[in-house]
Amino acid sequence: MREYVTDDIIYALATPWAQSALAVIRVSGEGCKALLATRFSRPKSLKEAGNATLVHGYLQDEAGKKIDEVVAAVYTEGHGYTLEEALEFSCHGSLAVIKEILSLFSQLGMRSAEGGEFTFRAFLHGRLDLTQAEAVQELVVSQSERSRALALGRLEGSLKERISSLKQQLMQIMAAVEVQLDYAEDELDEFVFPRTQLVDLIAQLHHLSETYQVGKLYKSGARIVLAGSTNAGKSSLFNLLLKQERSIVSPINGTTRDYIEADLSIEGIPIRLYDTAGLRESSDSVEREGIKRTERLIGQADLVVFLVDSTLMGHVPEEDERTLVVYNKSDLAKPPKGKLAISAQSGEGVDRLLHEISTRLTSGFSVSADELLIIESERQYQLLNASEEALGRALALVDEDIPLDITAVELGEALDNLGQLTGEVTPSDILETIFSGFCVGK
Ligand SMILES: Nc1nc2c(ncn2[C@@H]2O[C@H](COP(=O)(O)OP(=O)(O)OP(=O)(O)O)[C@@H](O)[C@H]2O)c(=O)[nH]1
Ligand SMILES: [Mg+2]
Repeated sequence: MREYVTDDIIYALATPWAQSALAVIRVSGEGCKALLATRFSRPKSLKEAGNATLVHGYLQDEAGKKIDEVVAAVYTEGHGYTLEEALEFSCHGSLAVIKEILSLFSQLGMRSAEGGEFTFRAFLHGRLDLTQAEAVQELVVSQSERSRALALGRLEGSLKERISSLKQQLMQIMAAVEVQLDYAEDELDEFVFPRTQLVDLIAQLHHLSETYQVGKLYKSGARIVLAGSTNAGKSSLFNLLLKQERSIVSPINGTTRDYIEADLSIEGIPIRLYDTAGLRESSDSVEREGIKRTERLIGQADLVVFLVDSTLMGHVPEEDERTLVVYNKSDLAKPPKGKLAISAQSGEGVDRLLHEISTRLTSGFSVSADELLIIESERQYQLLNASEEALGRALALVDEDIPLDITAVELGEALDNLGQLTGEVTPSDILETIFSGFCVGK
């Protein structure tokens, strides 16, 4: 891991490096108000500003020349995002202004922040745990309404609370074990290991880690390829789904020669949709190349929507997990009974198709796609798995009647992984507190 210095003043442009009406530049670190007051048109007002106040004025260079008219939002220590003394300058969003302000800040001896460093400080000062810090990034890159809502839930602490509850349950089991180990020699009642609780805890961990599948889908999305013979209506459907005339539609066979891709969201899942060249025997070398590309895309797709022209039928492929056969032009000809039918012209049946697509994409999941708490991070997934595995080993040891102190080590390992997940305690800390006296540190 990268080494961070955490007692200096950092700054960063919080908005994109592009021209806009306004831009926001953030500064965080003890002493930033006093330092910046030396380059502010109203130094006293800035220096004395209380928490959550706005100060209007000009940033100016060393010689007193005005750089821009700004509004500074002031946070005093213990408040704001990083819990450090901090300022957020709203300035005009011209690249020239932004550049000059950033260079002024650098001249003052402040340091340009590393990516994620404001969040890192928020974590260090206890404003966020690790799962929440990760949620900040997940929220920033979320591409659909659903993944935004899920990330916000994690930022608000939904995952933190769940992990904390799991830890609590585990610690109860560990406490029972510890008492037994401490008083083993004395006349304690017959010890019964809290097996049911352990089995239940493993199931809860398993469920949470399984939500990763769903999380990945809502985060990274899926590739869907529209395929079928020429004139089946692929480009018509593509345009209909995108609600714009992106792809050329014509009654001529072989209109689309190279694939076209676009992004949309289907029931909250980010989708990359491909309109492709129709599949047919062709003597045209350009069209043949297009068909080759179609075949390649089909190979890489998460789902292929194969359109069949109901007026002609022609080749109909086998349906499988990855292939959805859809009969188009239902306004012209009756499709086979019980089959998914649409009209890319009138839009009839398209809602049903969208729902079927989303059902297909989530069908292999052991967790419902409507689950409210879902994890997205590979790191969290690995730690949950590791924790679950350690508990599985503990359970096996209990069932084999192996001495309890060995079981206790596995329980400690599981707790250790959960602790790493939220970043609250270092692994050795946990072992020390729970197993002080008999467990040798690793
Ligand atoms: N009546 C009717 N016509 C449709 C429907 N869908 C597409 N068409 C017509 O069928 C013709 C072919 O449509 P396209 O969307 O260009 O078909 P394509 O599958 O993209 O064809 P290629 O690009 O040549 O492979 C056009 O004239 C469309 O207007 C439909 O549902 N009903
Ligand atoms: Mg086409």
